[in-house]
Amino acid sequence: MVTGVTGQDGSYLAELLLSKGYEVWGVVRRRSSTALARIDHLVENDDALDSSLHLVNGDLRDTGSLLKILRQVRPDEVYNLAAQSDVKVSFDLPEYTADVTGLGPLRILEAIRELDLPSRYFQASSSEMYGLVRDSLQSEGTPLHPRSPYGSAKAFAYYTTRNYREAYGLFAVNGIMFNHESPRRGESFVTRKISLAAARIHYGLQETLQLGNLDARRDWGFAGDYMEGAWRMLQTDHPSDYVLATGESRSVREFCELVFQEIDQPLTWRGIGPEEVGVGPDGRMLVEVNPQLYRPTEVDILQGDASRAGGDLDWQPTVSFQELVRMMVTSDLEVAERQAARENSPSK
Ligand code: NAP
Ligand code: F7E
Repeated sequence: MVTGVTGQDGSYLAELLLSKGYEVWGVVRRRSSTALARIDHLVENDDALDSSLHLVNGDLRDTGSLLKILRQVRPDEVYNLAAQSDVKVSFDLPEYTADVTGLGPLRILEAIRELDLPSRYFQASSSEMYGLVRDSLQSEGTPLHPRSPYGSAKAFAYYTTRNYREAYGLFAVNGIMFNHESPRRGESFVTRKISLAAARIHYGLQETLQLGNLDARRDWGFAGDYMEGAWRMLQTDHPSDYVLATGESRSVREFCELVFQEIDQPLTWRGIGPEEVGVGPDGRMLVEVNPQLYRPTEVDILQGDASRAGGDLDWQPTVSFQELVRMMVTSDLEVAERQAARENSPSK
């Protein structure tokens, strides 16, 4: 059972599980328009259907729906990937974020316990819980100091998962995942926002890119690798929590520089703070800072130590930072090319 199957991670995990011959039950919440773009290829492909992807209606805010699905499916493994996952949005919707991202996992764990299921449970925990970091490299032992309603909700879910393991003996684990990206990343997250904007600028569909804090540093890896790690965590003999990270930290500014290099527009930075701009080789302003995109409290730097996952799970990231950037830009150039073709079509 995979909650959040329509999200970035859910789509990679569904692919992985189907390739291993699993029967996958994906939980989909009700939307006024379809949200299946990332898993269309799994739903529509007859071969994939043979290897069993079932979609069921459910919502992390609705205990009854979770109980019903768990009672019907009796899954061997439950991957809880669903969340209100946007940190900036969590400042606007703190109670909603706490409900979905914090209480949602509790509802699933309590249902597993109540139904007395043998299901193994994976919780998508987040490096955002470290927040105002206490160690220069964050590992499983680093104290938590969340800096957003999202981080606080994830911390609640993290401790709840541990407590259900300790109190009731459930096989329940936290994957403490640092930022992971892909061409399927939501467009509001900074990496995808940058790669898509650069591609659109390349095709003349957009003039400039507005960003917030250029100095924030993140440990960015590839989403597919992190789902491999999630699966490995549920295959061990002893349930435990693991950090998944690359061990490298880069700034938003560096990510931007690499992306614009990929479209042959190397950036030069001018000015400081809110006045800073990135200009292309012909002096055109391509990037500007918009202070409205700053957060009330920021997580300045994240850099993870995944050596425990390396030792116990034999898990390593396989995609380098440079490869990740190239993968995203290549994909978004195709997206922007299609957008440009639509813009220029005579029927428009
Ligand atoms: P994502 O693309 O935003 O996907 C979130 C998924 O949750 C979507 O399928 C969404 O459905 C679903 N969802 C939202 N609210 C729901 C609700 N009330 N009931 C049921 N489903 C709901 O996120 P992601 O990047 O794949 O991340 C997966 C998980 O890992 C999340 O829990 C996230 O917080 C966590 N995480 C992510 C990262 C990262 O860097 N990506 C790092 C650490 C932890 P719709 O498609 O209908 O919106
Ligand atoms: O921001 C800065 C922003 O929104 C990264 C989620 O998957 O990873 C993600 O959370 C950094 C922040 O990701 C813009 O201030 C600058 O410092 O891409 P992001 P996030 O907040 O790190 C964690 C691990 C999760 O668990 C979350 O679910 O980039 N930044 N300018 C910007 N960020 C955005 N979104 N947009 C900007 O224009």
